[in-house]
Amino acid sequence: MPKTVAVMGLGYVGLPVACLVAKKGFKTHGLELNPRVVDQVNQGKSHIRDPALIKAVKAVKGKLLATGDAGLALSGADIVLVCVPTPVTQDKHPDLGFVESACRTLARHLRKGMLVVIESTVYPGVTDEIVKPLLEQSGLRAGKDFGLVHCPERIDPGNQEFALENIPRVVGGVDEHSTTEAVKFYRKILAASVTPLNSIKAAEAVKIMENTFRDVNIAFINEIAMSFDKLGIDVLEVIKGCSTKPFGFMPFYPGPGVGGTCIPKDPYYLIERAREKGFEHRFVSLARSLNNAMPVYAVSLVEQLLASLGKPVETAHLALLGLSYKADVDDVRESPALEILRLLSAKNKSLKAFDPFVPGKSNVRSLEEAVQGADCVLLATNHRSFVKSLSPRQLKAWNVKAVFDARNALDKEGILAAGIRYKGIGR
Ligand code: SAJ
Repeated sequence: MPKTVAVMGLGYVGLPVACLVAKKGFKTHGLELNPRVVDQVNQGKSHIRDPALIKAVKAVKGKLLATGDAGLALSGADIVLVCVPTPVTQDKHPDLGFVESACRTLARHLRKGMLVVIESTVYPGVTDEIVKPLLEQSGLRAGKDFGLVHCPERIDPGNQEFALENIPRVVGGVDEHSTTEAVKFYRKILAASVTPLNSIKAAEAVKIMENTFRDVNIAFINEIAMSFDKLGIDVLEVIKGCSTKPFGFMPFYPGPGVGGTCIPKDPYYLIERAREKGFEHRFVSLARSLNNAMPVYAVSLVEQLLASLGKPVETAHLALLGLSYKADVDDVRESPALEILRLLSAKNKSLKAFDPFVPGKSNVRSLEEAVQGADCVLLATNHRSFVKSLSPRQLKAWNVKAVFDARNALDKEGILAAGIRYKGIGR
């Protein structure tokens, strides 16, 4: 008899996993506070504009029951996956409010034999020190009466190659039995490896470390790019050269900053927790500050480019292309492009902004309307459609004077040959 699974939170993490669980034949309930999302999911519609997810939600219409009623969602569940947001506050402190609230709700419906999985990204210690006591307010004991594990989510929005189902996972439990039960469950729904670890803290640390690794490496290549701007070296050419080394090198690419809800946030969870325990992550903190400063660096390059045209930034015709945090997604959370928009709009009142994935924040309706006659086109997000359309010939035809390529995604040589000025980041 397939088990009943409840997923708490139908957002960027919970909705894909709820679809996968339902697709695998489990009776699946999604507990979601937003009634609009509840209705959309029950109609087989995704509130997230990810092509793979739109298909997945449609495919489980009638199999995935979304509801705002905790009793209906949780009371009959054998497994509960907690997939609620774990953001940082304005001053970059971990905000565990959603996790705490979800656990308080769950404690009211906890039953003997249930397996509780925390998928939300937390810092090492949260499951033991915050989640467990909240759940045990039910009077039940973790390990003895119910299972408790951390299985960090690994989702790469927009990545059509690595869908949830084929991304390996790790699991760390409050005891051996919890870990074993969780590994069995994930091996049923995934076509990828599921690795048990020897503690919950190790599992919590995996996610934080893998994303902090990414953030510090992006900061490294951003600093290299700023150095190469002074040295007159093309950073892409050097990355290409380094990538010929079959071991000991992993390419990262400079950009206008680090957006999304994982990479710019997870290092702060580590910094905060370590600081609480008396260790200061100087290197990790420096990497965060460096990445946070990239939008300002990008704007300074735009101003230099405009100065070379003899165009003041205040009156130049600027076209900002791309507002989401990375290519081909509609997510603008922590997007560096929005920071660039904010910085430039403070100086230039006629700036045109266009992102086909983010119509609500665009102030023109098409690429041509944005770019036609621009003194400077700024590519902030390298959507495939932009890279395809912004050929040197098209830019020339649209009478563009200069291109600032914050993603180093365009044909630099071709643009220069067309008599258009070009500046990338590190090239
Ligand atoms: N970025 C760079 N240079 C790079 C790589 C990324 O500037 O070389 C920027 C991106 O433009 C974006 C930000 O960093 O603004 C984050 O990019 P990301 O590719 O890491 O994308 P995310 O935020 O969607 O990260 C997700 C994460 N998945 C989870 O947390 C489960 C991350 O762990 C994955 O490594 C990442 O996808 C991935 O590999 O694509």
